[in-house]
Amino acid sequence: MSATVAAQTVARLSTRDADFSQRLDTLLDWDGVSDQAVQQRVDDILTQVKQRGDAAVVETTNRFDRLSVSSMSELKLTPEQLKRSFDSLPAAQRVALSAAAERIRSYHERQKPESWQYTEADGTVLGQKVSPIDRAGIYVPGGKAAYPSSVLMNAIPAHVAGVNEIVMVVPTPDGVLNDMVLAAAHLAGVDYVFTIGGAQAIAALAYGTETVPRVDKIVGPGNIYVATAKRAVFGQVGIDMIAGPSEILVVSDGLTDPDWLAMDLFSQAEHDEDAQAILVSWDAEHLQAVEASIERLLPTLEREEIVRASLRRRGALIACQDKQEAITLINRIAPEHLELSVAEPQDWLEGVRHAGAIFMGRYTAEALGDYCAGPNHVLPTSGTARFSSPLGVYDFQKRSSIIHCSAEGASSLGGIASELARGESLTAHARSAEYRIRR
Ligand code: HSO
Ligand code: ZN
Repeated sequence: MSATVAAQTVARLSTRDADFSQRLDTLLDWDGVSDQAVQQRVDDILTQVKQRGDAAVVETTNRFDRLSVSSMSELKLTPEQLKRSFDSLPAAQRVALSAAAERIRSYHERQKPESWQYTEADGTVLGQKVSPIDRAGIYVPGGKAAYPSSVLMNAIPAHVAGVNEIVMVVPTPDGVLNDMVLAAAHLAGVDYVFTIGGAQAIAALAYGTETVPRVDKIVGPGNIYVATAKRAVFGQVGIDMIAGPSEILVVSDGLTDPDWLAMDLFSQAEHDEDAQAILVSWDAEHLQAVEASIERLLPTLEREEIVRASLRRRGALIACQDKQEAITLINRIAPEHLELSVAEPQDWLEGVRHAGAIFMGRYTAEALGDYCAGPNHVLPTSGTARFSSPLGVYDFQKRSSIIHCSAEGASSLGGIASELARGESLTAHARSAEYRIRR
């Protein structure tokens, strides 16, 4: 009898396997884009927009988005138009969007950092003043990844930070506007929307044109052209991050309904064929049960093909020994999203050091965080949670140092500064400090 072994949908790994470490590295490896041809095309567009402003933006937009507008003013939407999009939505969508916006706002209000000052014994005052950036640019992708929730997650922190003007760009291929995206812009306090995208939109925001105001920082996800352009303009303007595909790592103690876990894994896998969904547990039978749920539920998904591709390429069910080993894995993977589907998630928190967002307990589906729990869903991916944080109010602000010397303070600091300045052979520095030394 010939038995055909069905191709596994998702890889099964065990930390006991001799080649585990190597397999995990291969699984996690993600090469953030570096394509020469794309780089060249992006550079051309950036140069064109820098030199010819609106005219170049209009031309490239007509070409790439199949439009036939004659001026930039046809690509600009006003706050009134955004409001009209909001009003045109079905009531249930308006209510959900408003509830999400409110929760996101109230969470981010708590992130506002305080300016501070303190006075030293000799009367010298030192401090730090926090100020918002003047103008923020928000890139919103068109097409398959047009997420109204991402508009809220990018624009609300900017608004809470006190940013003066928020400019959003969103491409409208074939002229198709997404009302929910515009409605979200309305709720989030976006001032202007330009219906442009790609590298030309990044260039317009970074350099400014006759119509598009130059911004100080550009945030928001985009395709390879957008990511390449953001990297190229960084330095002239600030950028948030270069995001990779979405990821979820679920750790289960074996007591969560396997169907729930399968669907949690699918919820990130359905974003993208390159998205990554991994489940870790020390309960081997439970892993088998989740695998069975995956096979049974997959055919019921709208985005079955994307989910299958994602699970096949980058998914894994990992058997580990115990809680301690699970924590070691978490910190090694440094996932964008971590679900702790365990009985006492608080007991895990101290050990978890690297994760973009931590979803605690069986009830906290990651999807709730994607839309409406309150924290930001723009998170560090591809292991960058080792050194970076969720998008927040602090990304739209910067700090200035404050130094106010008393006469006595200047005199005593003068001695130190003068000595160090002469050590560096910078005598004007030294003399500037010495003038203020009291004899
Ligand atoms: N999970 C995505 C965000 C998102 N999910 C938007 C649904 N819509 C990246 O964190
Ligand atoms: Zn999501």
